[in-house]
Amino acid sequence: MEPFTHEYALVCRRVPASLVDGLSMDEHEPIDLTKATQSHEAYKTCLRENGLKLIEVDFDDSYPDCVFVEDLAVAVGNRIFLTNPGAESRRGEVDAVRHRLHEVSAELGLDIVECGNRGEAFIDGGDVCNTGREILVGLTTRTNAKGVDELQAAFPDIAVATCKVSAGLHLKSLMTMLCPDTILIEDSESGRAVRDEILTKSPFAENYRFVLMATTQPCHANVVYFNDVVVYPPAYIGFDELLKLHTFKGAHGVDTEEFAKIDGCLTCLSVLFSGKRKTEKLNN
Ligand code: CIR
Repeated sequence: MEPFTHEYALVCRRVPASLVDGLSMDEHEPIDLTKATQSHEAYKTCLRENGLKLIEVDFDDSYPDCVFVEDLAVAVGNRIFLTNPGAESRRGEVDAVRHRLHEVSAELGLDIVECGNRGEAFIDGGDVCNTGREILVGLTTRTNAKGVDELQAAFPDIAVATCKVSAGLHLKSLMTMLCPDTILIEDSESGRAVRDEILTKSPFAENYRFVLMATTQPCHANVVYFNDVVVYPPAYIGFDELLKLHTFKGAHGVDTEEFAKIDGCLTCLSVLFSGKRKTEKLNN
């Protein structure tokens, strides 16, 4: 299974009006719902135009953060693990994702696995980074060791390693895969600490190239790489240089400014996966 080749993207049908009340670590400027909706639509269009079929999950205004579907499911190939989010107010969001995935599961050949021990094991998909060689998981306020055990049980054939994340919401708020074996990571104290932990602990460390990104803005090292295309936050002005590191088929900027106000990055808007069987029956 190619780790960065995907057929489908799970996304929220649209941004809920309650997004303005989403969880956030800091005080922030009010969210412009129109701009957030435009960014979300632009991201969905970008995914579609780059070959992905969208599986849309119903939004629910009683869950202000439900657009951040990444936290609710982790996919490797056709296996999808339903998480138990660390924030209590977000736990119920998993129900809509479970429901939608079960609707399409037979058609797409999905293997849906539940997080067990929901009383004690917590894990957000934003803390889970599949490098293509192993799965790195951030230990944060949202993800604990028992949550990592559940993830490992769901993917028993894949090496899972943890890193402590001392700043920002999630591991992927600090680092993501830019392209195969290339880890884009924020050049900050917490970003460098994560890099050093990977270098010390990962059996694959020598295979990785670390690209440190100097930025004062959160989430600029958060990009989405799939099917040899990269989607990135255009507010990061140094990105042109990074595009020289790999022969990308395409590079697309999608603004995430409104989501960033409540700690949301680009990756958080989707879960990319592959089915076992192709289908033409989805509404796209
Ligand atoms: C939260 O605090 O849960 C949301 N306001 C933001 C979640 C962002 N998730 C992600 O980047 N994976």
